[in-house]
Amino acid sequence: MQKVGYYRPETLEEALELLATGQENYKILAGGTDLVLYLRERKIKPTALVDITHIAALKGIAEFDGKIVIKAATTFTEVANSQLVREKVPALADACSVVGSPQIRNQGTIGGNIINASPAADSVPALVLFDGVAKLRSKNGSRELLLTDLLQGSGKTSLAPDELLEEVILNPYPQSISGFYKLGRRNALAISRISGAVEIVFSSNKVEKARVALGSVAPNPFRAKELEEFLVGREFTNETKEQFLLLAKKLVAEKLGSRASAPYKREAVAGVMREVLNLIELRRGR
Ligand SMILES: Cc1cc2nc3c(=O)[nH]c(=O)nc-3n(C[C@@H](O)[C@@H](O)[C@H](O)COP(=O)(O)OP(=O)(O)OC[C@H]3O[C@@H](n4cnc5c(N)ncnc54)[C@H](O)[C@@H]3O)c2cc1C
Repeated sequence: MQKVGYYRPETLEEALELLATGQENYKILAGGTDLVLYLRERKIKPTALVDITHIAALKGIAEFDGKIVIKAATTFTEVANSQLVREKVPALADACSVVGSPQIRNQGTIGGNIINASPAADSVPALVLFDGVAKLRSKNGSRELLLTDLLQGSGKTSLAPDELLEEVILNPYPQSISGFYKLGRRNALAISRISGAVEIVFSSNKVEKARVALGSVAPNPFRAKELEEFLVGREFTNETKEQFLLLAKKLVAEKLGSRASAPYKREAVAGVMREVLNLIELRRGR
C-alpha cells in the first residue's frame, strides 16, 4: 500500500478545517470497508486520510418533528439495532441488518455506504424510500439535498472535495409500515443482486400513501413512481399485489433494456417485491 498521512480529528470543526486545507488530496475515512480496498488496489491515491470515527457529533440517531436523523458515522449494527429505526423506518433496519457480515456491519457506516454510491448499496434504497435528505458540511457552511440528487451515478456523487456528509434526514409518512428485501450476495455475480423497499400508509384495507424504491436496477437506487401510483387508492388484495408484481417486472425490463442481466432481474424483482409485501402484511398484523 502507498504511504498516506493520517489525521484523527476529535471534532467536526477540526475535520472540516483539514478537508479545507487538503482539498482534493485528502480523503475521509469512516469504517474503511470500501476505502481500504480502494487504497490497496490503488484506485485512489490520497496524500492523507481524515479519520472521522472519533467525532461524537457524527454518531447517533434521533427523531425531530417526525423526521429521523441518522448521523453519517453511525454503523450498520447501530442502525439495525435502533428501536427508533425499527419502529419508524423498519425498512432501513431490514436493509442494515443484511449488509455483509457482522464484522462489516460493526465497522461500515451509513455515510460511507451513501458516498461510495454503489448501485447495490443496501441502505440506499431504504434511505431513498423515505425521501432521504443529505446534510453536507464544509468549513464555509452547510447545504441540504435529496439523496437522489447527491447520487450522480455508479461511484459518483456531487459531494465537493472539502465537504463531508454530516447526516441523513428521513421523512417517513406518519403511521406507515415499511419493509426491505434483497436477493443475492455481494460476492456472488453482480447479476444476482436486486433489492426493493416499500412504505405504505393504510386506511382500513386501502393503500392511502405508498412509496417504492429499487436497488441494483439502475446506476443508483431510485424511487419507482409508476409502482407507487399504481398502489395508491387500491384495496390491498391479492389481486392488487399480483398486478403490482407484474408491473414491477415490466418496469425492471424497461429499465434494463437489452442488458445481459435483464431476463434474470425481471423475474427476480417479483420475488423480491413479494417478500417485501409479505413483510408489510406481517407487520401490519402485529
Ligand atoms: C466483505 C464485504 C461485504 C460487504 N457487503 C455489503 C453488502 O452486503 N451491502 C452493502 O451495501 N455494502 C456491503 N459492503 C460495502 C459496505 O461495507 C460499504 O459500502 C460501507 O457502507 C462503507 O462505509 P465505511 O464506513 O466503511 O466507509 P469507508 O470505506 O471509510 O468510505 C467509503 C467512501 O465514503 C467516503 N466517506 C465515508 N464517510 C463519509 C462522510 N461522512 N462524508 C463524506 N464522505 C465519506 C470515503 O471517503 C470513501 O470514499 C461490503 C464490504 C465488504 C468489504
